[in-house]
Amino acid sequence: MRADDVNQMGLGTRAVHAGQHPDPATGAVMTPIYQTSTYAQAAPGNHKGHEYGRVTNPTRSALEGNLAGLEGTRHGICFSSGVAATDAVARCLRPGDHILASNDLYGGTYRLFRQVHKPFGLDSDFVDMSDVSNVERAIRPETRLLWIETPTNPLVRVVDIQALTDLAHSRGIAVAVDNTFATPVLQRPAALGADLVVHSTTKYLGGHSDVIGGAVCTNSDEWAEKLRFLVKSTGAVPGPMDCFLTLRGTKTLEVRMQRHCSNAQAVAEFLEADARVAHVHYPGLPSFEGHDLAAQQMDGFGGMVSFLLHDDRIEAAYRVLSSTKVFTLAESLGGVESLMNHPATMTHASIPPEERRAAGLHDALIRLSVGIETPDDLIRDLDQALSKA
Ligand code: P1T
Repeated sequence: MRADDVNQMGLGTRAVHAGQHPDPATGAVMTPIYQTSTYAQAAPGNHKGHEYGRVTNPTRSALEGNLAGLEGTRHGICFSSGVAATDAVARCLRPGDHILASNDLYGGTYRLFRQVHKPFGLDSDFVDMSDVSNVERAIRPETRLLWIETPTNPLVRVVDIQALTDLAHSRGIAVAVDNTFATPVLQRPAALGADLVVHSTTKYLGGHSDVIGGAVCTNSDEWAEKLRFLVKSTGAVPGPMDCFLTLRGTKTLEVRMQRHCSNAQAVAEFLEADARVAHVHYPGLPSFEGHDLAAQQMDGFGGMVSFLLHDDRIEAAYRVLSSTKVFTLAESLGGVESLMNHPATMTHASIPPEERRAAGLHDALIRLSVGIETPDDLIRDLDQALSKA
């Protein structure tokens, strides 16, 4: 199918077909793993579109077309990890520039901005973006980029992409949205005006916890050119096998997300009704602060839930974390299997404790990545683990 035709179709069709063509050499229906570092040239510069594997690879190009199709953007650019994709965006700025980011965000993004880029003169601040006026107050004359996560990691706060994009653009500031938690099935930031949509494809897009990858999608030719230059010049590229695995994941993204959402809703409702649980963070709960905005901005509430016990000592959380049988205690999220994580000591340990607490991230918070298993089994597992608290 021609790219223009596919990109007019529904998301489920784009997931399967965008960027995908039978292999021109053999007719193979699935894009092969082009396990090659280089490509023959008939004469210098006379080649079939690929010169060297760091710059392009056909399996990677197929994935890039697929991700762009899903996000509804002109360009998709793949990286070796989500952090590498974030790093490439930051490298497009200059010393003296300033990034304004969500204060509840993946700990590795905080570490990258503060510990890697700040020594080179790229400054950053972190604010609660669920209130637009906080952002307005924190913008500086040097601010060049808003870095939005929504829903945020791990408190699943919901941020108004359209309102922040309007504000940023009125000040000449670019907007990047890390869409890892929502995926393009639930939220399409480029359609709301975001300049850049960033992914850790390690998570829902890959979907099976067997690959590390990242991507940036954009409608801007200028951003795409800068990012492709960085791909070539800094070399943080995913291998062809990883691109193949990610493509295999994106084809089932829509159906998996439906099940992640319904399972997470069931788990969140169970936790909210349980007397041992003090507070549940999940955008699908009507009691949740960001619920109305999520209902308007998203096509589903996602698979991520976090909660606090009434006994909010860290030891009580540890007892729950080490008592589950279906949920596995591990970093990461977005795979078919359910995972449980302790942000304060695992995924968010690189954020200083005072800053974590100021952002509302309690030391005893438990985060769940709700998988696609049978929901009753997940609830029974949490029920027995809570009894150990
Ligand atoms: O792990 P990597 O593929 O490099 O992606 C980094 C990243 C970027 N953005 C978000 C929102 C993320 O959650 C992550 C990675 N997060 C975890 C490993 C985690 O358990 O939260």
